[in-house]
Amino acid sequence: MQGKIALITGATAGFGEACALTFAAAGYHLIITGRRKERLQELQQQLEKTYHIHVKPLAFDVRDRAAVNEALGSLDDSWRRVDVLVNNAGLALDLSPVDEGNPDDWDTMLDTNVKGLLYMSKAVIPWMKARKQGQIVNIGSTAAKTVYAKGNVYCASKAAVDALTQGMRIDLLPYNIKVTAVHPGAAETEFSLVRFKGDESKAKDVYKGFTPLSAKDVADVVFYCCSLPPHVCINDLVLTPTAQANAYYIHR
Ligand code: NDP
Ligand code: 8X3
Repeated sequence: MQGKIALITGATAGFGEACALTFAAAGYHLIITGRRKERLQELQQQLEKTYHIHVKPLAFDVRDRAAVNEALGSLDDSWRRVDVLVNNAGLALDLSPVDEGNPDDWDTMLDTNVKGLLYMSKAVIPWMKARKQGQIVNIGSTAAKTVYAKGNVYCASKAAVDALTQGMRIDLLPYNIKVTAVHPGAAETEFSLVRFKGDESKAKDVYKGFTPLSAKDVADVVFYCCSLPPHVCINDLVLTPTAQANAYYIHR
């Protein structure tokens, strides 16, 4: 198998799916992950047919360390030449003052956004180290930079992604591995539907009165970060809709 390989987590929807389309259009072979197996299989068929690339779908939950290791351990050497890892799988659940938050939601957010990212990185980094090349793109958020009311645990999980990105960059310098954080602002995907547990009207209200980012806008920026010369690394990039100044201020 000739050509570059990107591994994208959370490719069944939103940014991850858009990244899969963008990287596929540029000729990358893809490893796509998420829990919804059927969506992965549909995306695989669509991408292989349209772009004549190889796509490996792996369905697992990033919170399950054994499942992460089993899925990635099943890949043969030709798939271990991962050039780009996009740690994108993640979610927010609910908006509540901290004392009213549901500890199960806290566990889900921290286990997915922070520990899932760590499990994935730990599995893939040895392959990049062995080749002395590669790039990890962690999807943070404007919520990593500015805490907003009732966003407590989600904001903390993304601040952890920010800190981990910095730490990974330092640790991986000797191996020529780029580590980049991309922090998007408000983007209309399944994100708010998940946060509000299927309440479509609450989810729609989040994007009322301004033009949010699209998943493609974010994917284009992620791809740009991965298209620079070998000696150039974007460390930290925040992108928002023009109507948004930070996670808190949106002009509607
Ligand atoms: P979506 O809900 O559209 O997509 C989330 C993706 O993450 C899905 O593919 C989902 O797959 C996957 N995922 C969630 N939990 C797990 C899990 N436990 N195991 C494996 N995969 C999982 O949201 P977005 O595309 O908007 O979000 C992508 C990332 O961007 C997240 O980290 C989010 O926090 C961040 N973000 C989003 C912003 C926004 O406004 N939309 C802004 C800033 C950051 P499946 O359900 O099939 O497992
Ligand atoms: C997702 C965007 O504004 O809900 O990270 O935090 S926001």
